[in-house]
Amino acid sequence: MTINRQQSARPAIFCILFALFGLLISCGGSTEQAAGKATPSKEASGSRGAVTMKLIQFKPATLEVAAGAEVAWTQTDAGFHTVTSGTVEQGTGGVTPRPDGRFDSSRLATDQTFSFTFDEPGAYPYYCSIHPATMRGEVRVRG
Ligand SMILES: [Cu+2]
Repeated sequence: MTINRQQSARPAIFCILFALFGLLISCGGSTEQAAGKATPSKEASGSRGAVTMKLIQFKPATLEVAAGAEVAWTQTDAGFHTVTSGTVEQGTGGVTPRPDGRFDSSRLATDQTFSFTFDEPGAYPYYCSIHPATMRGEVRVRG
């Protein structure tokens, strides 16, 4: 039977879930081999990563890539979105975007793409300046 295969896949799934929430950065040290193609958190194995802007969301919202990777965002919604580096402060009266100036796509129309290369390891939050209350993402760059 194939029950054993399902059981063996479970630890990998939990591993990805933990990584998504930032609770577990390293899953035993071999994250490059542990992350498969069918995982919800996409990992760029080479030097590229891809994010889609769809239904007023960044997909995947958290993308992990290796240092030096180029990430391309593709805008598939009607209307406009932006890819703006920085954080969004949540207050009682609403949200306040805090751009950090690292990158900013400006307004992207349908089917337009924006790319940025991440050379330094770290966590890079970003948001859409048109929909800052709901549309946010993060690129995590491994060393
Ligand atoms: Cu937007």
